[in-house]
Amino acid sequence: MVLESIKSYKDLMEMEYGDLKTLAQELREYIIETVAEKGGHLAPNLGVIELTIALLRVYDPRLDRIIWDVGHQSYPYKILTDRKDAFKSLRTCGGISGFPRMCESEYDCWGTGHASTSISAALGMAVSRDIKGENYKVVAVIGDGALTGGLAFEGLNNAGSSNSELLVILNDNEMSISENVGAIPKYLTEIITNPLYRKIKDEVWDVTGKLEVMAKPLRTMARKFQESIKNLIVPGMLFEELGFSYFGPIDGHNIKELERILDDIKDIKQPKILHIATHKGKGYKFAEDDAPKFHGIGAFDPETGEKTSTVKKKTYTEVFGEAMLEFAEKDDKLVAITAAMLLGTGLYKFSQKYPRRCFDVGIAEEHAVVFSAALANSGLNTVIAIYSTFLQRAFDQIIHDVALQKIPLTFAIDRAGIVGSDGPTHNGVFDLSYLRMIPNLVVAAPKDEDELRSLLHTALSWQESPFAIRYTRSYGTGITKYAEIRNLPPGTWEKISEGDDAVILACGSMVDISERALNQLKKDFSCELVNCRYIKPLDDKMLSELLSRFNRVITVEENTVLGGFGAAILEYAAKNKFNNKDILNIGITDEFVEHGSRDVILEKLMLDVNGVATQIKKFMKGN
Ligand SMILES: Cc1ncc(C[n+]2csc(CCOP(=O)(O)OP(=O)(O)O)c2C)c(N)n1
Repeated sequence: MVLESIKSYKDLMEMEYGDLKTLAQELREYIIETVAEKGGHLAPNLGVIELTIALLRVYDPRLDRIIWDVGHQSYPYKILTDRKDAFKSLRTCGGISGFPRMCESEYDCWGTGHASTSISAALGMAVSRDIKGENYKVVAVIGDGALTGGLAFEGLNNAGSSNSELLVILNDNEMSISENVGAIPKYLTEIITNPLYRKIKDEVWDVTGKLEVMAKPLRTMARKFQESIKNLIVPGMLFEELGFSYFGPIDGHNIKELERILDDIKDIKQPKILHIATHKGKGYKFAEDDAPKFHGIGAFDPETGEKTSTVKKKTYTEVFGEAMLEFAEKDDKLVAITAAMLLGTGLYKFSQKYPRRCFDVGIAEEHAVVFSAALANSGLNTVIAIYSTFLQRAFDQIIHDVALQKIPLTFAIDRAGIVGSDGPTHNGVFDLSYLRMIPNLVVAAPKDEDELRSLLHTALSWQESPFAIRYTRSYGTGITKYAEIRNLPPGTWEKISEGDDAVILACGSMVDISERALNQLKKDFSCELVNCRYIKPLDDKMLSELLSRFNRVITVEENTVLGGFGAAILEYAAKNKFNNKDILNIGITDEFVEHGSRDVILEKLMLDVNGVATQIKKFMKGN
């Protein structure tokens, strides 16, 4: 086993190409085996194995800076930079993260998770190096999907005019999670597939290859010759015009070729971009055939490629996707927008059935929100389906474009709360806080599948202001037959059970958890439970009545307690002079929550049934 014999990335330098090929194969097997057991990003990692090997032969990760955009493709890098054994603990509590993290390893020079940040980070490092007179190389590896993000272009724009020495490697597999979308990817595909360009490039490259034994100045001359020809035939020369020297496209699975060009351009003292063509899922048939399914996947059987989970309940994502299909049948003005998360947000079937009414705008959350706002303002019933964590990118647009103008846009916010194995970059634990403070915005969280359907219906008929519905990355409560859709006017709560000792105000996923926690405690305490489906506006009437009746109040939410739902209750009590109330806010405290399965993390945070019961009990006993 070649992989087994490797003690450090430095060993790669001594290896022959034959052994490197074997190493690539063994890395593939190790990654497939681990992801099959733990879940994680598979297809993106299988596509960058050769690139990672070549990078580690040309650059020294202890000295140089290698930044992985999104970071979901950093598994081979982690394995080869001293985390071979630890990799077995991928994404588990206390184990290796699924993304690069500075706190995990000295080889991770930048933490990533959200797309399109790598070029900006690379430029910052390069500029700092030059100011401090240091000597290291900076490399950003970015996919064609991440390049659809506006932030990447802000980085390119700045870097291209800076003249700083840095290398951007564009890993082009023509895929985002699903097929990549937009004009830029089309432009890149043109470069990769244009036969005229390829022919001339290959011939020129052959010449440069033959010059390998000659002196470096000759190679540089040949490269300049190649560049001048490219200028004639590459349409647009977008990157050159942005101030980058463009190289490629080359085969991203040929270690020798990759290494040769990386070596060749390493010392060019300006911004440069190397365009490589790779196959997502390379070397694992099921992932090559269905890259979107294997982009990020739960545990699966490596022999069949089938998921091993046997849970029969539907996820909130599925319930949302089905409701959209159902509502669209009766409403031809219903349109849906996603920022590169067609599968993740449950909109795939909708996009197949209503291609003209579904818009994947790429990894472009800010654009997605403004675009959706304009659709909504023009009279279309518009739903933007987006993960809580990625909506953070569009904070300004929610305020400036949507809420300020009172545009009736519906936000379907998925992955709100603890996401589990993807960890702190992906947890959606801030949205109640960052949405609640925005005027004009309705903020809701369903307690179960029926309520999600009814809230979506209510949002679509609510024309007065924007409406946000947030739901967790989890299975629903297991409802098999849906109740009739109801209109749930904003600011109305629902009393679930009566009690005398205290009132529990719970929202979203925590209604069911609190109900079960109270069941555990019913011999000791009698608590009233309220489903606070609206976080904004609050049900003032009911809240005022409850605060008059109870001295002990417990709020429960799957969000940070800082500025979240519980904070809204504290504010209300203070403002309306409900003095001397004993209020406990249960939720996530002031910390970033680490990775691990959702169940394990909820248990650690004491937000599972036992944890909530323990917290309530302690409070009721006056501790
Ligand atoms: C801001 C942001 N939006 C959405 C995502 C979800 N996401 C993770 S990877 C990915 C696709 C990235 O495509 P690409 O950069 O081409 O890499 P590939 O997976 O194809 O290797 C998306 C949309 C994200 N990580 N960050």
